[in-house]
Amino acid sequence: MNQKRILTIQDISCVGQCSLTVALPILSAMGIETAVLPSAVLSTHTGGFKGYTFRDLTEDLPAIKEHWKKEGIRFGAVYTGYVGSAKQLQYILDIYNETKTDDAKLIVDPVMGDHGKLYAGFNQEFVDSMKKFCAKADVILPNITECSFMLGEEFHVTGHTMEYVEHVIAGLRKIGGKNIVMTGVEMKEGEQGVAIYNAETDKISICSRPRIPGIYHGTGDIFSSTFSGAYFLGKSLEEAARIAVDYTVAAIKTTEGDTAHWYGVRFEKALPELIKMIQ
Ligand code: PXL
Repeated sequence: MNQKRILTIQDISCVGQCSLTVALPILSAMGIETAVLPSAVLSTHTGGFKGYTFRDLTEDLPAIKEHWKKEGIRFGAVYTGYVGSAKQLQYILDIYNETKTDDAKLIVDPVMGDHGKLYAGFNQEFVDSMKKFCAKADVILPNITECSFMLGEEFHVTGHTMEYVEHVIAGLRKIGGKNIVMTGVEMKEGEQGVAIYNAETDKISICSRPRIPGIYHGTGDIFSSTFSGAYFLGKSLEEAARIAVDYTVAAIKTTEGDTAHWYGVRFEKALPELIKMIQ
């Protein structure tokens, strides 16, 4: 019963190509046994749809944990994304601590916002709880907006100099961050990528690619799912980030210029490329 498996905790947005409907197919395509724990169920994601339903599953978490413990179920990694309530963060930590294998990793994407704004339903109180949660993680995967909110600083869309990147990473380490992969970094005009802080080597590296103009919803979840899978499979932090950048770019290219498909990207069409990338 205790082969290596990953548990991912995030919402099910029934329609919209994000969170669990992205994480499960990506991790499965990478050959990883994936258990899921929905943090909430929404009819769609909150990024552009109106009148969506939202069922918070916070109070289901303790009983689910108890059942897993009774069955002796263990996880080699827990990867978290969009979380339905601040209270859930403590329940998730309990699940992690009580079901982890000895060498398990906690990978946290502190999903809270993008493009300089918090997503609908999030506030500073949640940001403060998320900061504490990030301090428990082995790897955190914030975008630049989430970094700004966690540090209480102004958001900069572009012009991320090395000094700025070093400053943000120092700030995130101060609040307890260990390994850090910051997404949405734009150091050179026309390029976008990630900054990786490796706590073991104490070094920062950058992985960037030519920027594809436009806003593509759900790509943060595609990046984090791919990163988590590659890292779980034993790739280094830097290699896992590079694979995740390349697959995210491939996923965006499937939908580039298709304005009718505004709510997500057709990452499914690029899954064969991901399978090749991890071989
Ligand atoms: O992609 C992040 C995300 C996840 N889950 C829900 C969202 C969003 C972003 O808007 O609304 C429900």
